[in-house]
Amino acid sequence: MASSTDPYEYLFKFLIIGSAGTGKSCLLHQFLERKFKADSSHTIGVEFGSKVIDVNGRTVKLQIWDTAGQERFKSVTRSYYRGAAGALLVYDVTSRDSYNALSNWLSDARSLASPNIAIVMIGNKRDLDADREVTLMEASQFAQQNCLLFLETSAKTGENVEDAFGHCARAILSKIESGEVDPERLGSGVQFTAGSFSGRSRSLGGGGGGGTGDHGGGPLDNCQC
Ligand SMILES: Nc1nc2c(ncn2[C@@H]2O[C@H](COP(=O)(O)OP(=O)(O)OP(=O)(O)O)[C@@H](O)[C@H]2O)c(=O)[nH]1
Ligand SMILES: [Mg+2]
Repeated sequence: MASSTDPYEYLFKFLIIGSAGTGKSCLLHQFLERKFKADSSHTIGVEFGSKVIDVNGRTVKLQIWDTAGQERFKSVTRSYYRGAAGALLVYDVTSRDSYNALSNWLSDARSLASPNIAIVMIGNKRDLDADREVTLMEASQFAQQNCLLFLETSAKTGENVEDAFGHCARAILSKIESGEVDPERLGSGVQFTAGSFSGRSRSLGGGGGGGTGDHGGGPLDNCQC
């Protein structure tokens, strides 16, 4: 696994958004450290982390902004949305309130970051199945209606956490390939380092799709838009 200091070809600006207590900071910690942060407390404003990962054979640095879900930080966190290329939109499968809030988070992301921001909807705390308030089926339908990739995760066990970030990064590459995202446009949320394209076609073909549609751990790629 690449580390955050390794050289990279692309840099993607990522957000983690969603209601307070859904596990955003724990997801980031699990992704970066491969450990559960059991003593996590509310994020004050915004926290930052980065990691270099391999996406379809390319080295991509994810620059990740973990935002506070509490209402009182909204004006601060919203100022970080601008220019994000991707986002994890997190709810807690044991909290219907956090699920009901998804529409508001989604419209904020699309209006403040970019209408074509790549978003993976995450139902976190999958390990707490006995306390579940939101079924996989209904969340999957919501994702389908809103053209979102969808995964359930557990920041506690680590289940699907790496995939969540990986699928979002692949979705961004796919958007670059299709021309929907222009990495040379200021504010696209994507940067490529000098020589990224040397010896390579400018096209980012070769499996850059945003999901397999496989329900056995892969995301539900429900977009019919
Ligand atoms: N069982 C279980 N608990 C989790 C999971 N993810 C987070 N938690 C717990 O949920 C609580 C909130 O987690 P945080 O990651 O701090 O939540 P947050 O979304 O960052 O909250 P804000 O920073 O306030 O927006 C903590 O007590 C975590 O230990 C999970 O996947 N499973
Ligand atoms: Mg937090």
